[in-house]
Amino acid sequence: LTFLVILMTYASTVAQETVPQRPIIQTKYTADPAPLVYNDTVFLYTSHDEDDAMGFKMKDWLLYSSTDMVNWTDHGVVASLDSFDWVPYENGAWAVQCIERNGKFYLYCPMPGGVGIGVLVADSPYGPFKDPLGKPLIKNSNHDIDPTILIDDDGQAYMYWGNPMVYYVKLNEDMISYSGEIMQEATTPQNYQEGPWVWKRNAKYYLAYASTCCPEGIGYAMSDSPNGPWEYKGMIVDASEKSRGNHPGIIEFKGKSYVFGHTYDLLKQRTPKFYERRAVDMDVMEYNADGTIKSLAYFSV
Ligand code: FUB
Repeated sequence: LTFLVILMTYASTVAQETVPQRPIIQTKYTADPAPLVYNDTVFLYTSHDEDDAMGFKMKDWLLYSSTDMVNWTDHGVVASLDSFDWVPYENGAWAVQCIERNGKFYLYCPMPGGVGIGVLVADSPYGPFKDPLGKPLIKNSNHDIDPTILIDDDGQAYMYWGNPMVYYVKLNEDMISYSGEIMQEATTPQNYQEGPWVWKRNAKYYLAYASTCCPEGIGYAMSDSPNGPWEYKGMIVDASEKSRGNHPGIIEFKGKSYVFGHTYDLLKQRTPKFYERRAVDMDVMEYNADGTIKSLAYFSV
């Protein structure tokens, strides 16, 4: 019997070391995952749904980190609406993305309702993040949400954003200004809703996004150019009644690809209703030989 107890304890320890908890963040309600790989670490920036949210109630952004995709360290609030002097609201800290360039970290922060997209800058992924502009970087329309950034191989950076259409613009090398006109994608990719996430792999450009509504899954399109046109390729994560909203974040880390999104699985453990109290989750993502992506039914549990 003693041997059996030791064996079971050992087995459960091994399981805890290798299997992430689901959803991966359990202590706070998190949404809109924006993972950044830097120095062999995944820095996971998220939106933060307040515990008593009955709709969107979001004041700040959170940071988690991991070196093994299993154990996540909570670094707390990394920035908030108070980081911007020009934001008069106490609600509206929507989906960010953080990008590193030349040793500086740029956190692109959208606020809905026509407030715009601001940018914060830090010398470290942990912050402190400061507003260098004192005004929005983008203030184009009421659709200025969900920024995603691509730095192409030639060094040209692009920002894409928008709901229900995709806008994009060329960012300057300082990453806090842009050149040229704000463009709107001529054809919005099939079933595009919101939450674009753009990356490049083997000379192909990928645009993942919250797809179909509602529920939302994660769909994607591909292109030979950062300017499109984008050809719809299918779903990365199918829409599920278990996951009314969604928002992709995609990375390569230590030889594997991962797709992040959010579910309502944490909330449903406590109440049967769908309030905006979401939970970031993720799964391994696999490519086919032709560069298309294998579809998942849901984040694995
Ligand atoms: O979290 C607020 C908004 O909901 C995001 O900006 C959208 O992508 C959706 O997830």
